[in-house]
Amino acid sequence: MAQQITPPDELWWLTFNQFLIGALVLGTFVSIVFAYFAIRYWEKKVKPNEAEVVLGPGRVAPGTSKIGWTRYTLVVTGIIVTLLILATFPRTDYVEASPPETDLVIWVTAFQFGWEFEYPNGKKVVNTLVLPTDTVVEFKVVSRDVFHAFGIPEIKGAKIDAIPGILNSLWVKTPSEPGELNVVCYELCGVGHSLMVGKIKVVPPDEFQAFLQST
Ligand SMILES: [Cu+2]
Repeated sequence: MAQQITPPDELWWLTFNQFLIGALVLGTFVSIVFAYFAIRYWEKKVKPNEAEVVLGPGRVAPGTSKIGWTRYTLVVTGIIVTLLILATFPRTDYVEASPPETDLVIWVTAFQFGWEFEYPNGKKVVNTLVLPTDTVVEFKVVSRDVFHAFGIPEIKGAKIDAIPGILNSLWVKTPSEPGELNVVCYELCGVGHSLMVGKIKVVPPDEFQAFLQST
């Protein structure tokens, strides 16, 4: 059950950190340039013959306008934005598609106010889901009544709308250590919305098999 699959939340953090580093590098560079020019062109005493040139925002002194740098900044911006798009889109596709390999498919039906989970063998549980460790799980999410949103706060990016008549799917890799995760509703769905809390018990695979076979 332990494939070499990058789970969506790992990819999410990787992307977040890459963007953070990029933003820090770029931000530092821009701040240094900004400070340099602020000091370099600090206001000096105006000579009498320059006093008539009144400059407002967005205006440059006559004879100093140059298109050159504008062109370069446009090209650099274009390259950066293109790289960001190329880096992000394939990952979005990967996360939103079905997992490369699925160990377990769980049907999730949201209702006012709780969660019904169904295992491949037909076993149904309400609000407390048991899953094995280190397993790729695909959730097929629907709703029985109004709009809800299925989410696991401990797993970054694990959140998907639960809409009547629409099938949405979401996949995660369960933690490698046994433990407990929360299930919450991320969409205000009525008076019991805040009580729409479930649990995911992550247990060792043999314990999971025993649970699955029990009635
Ligand atoms: Cu809800």
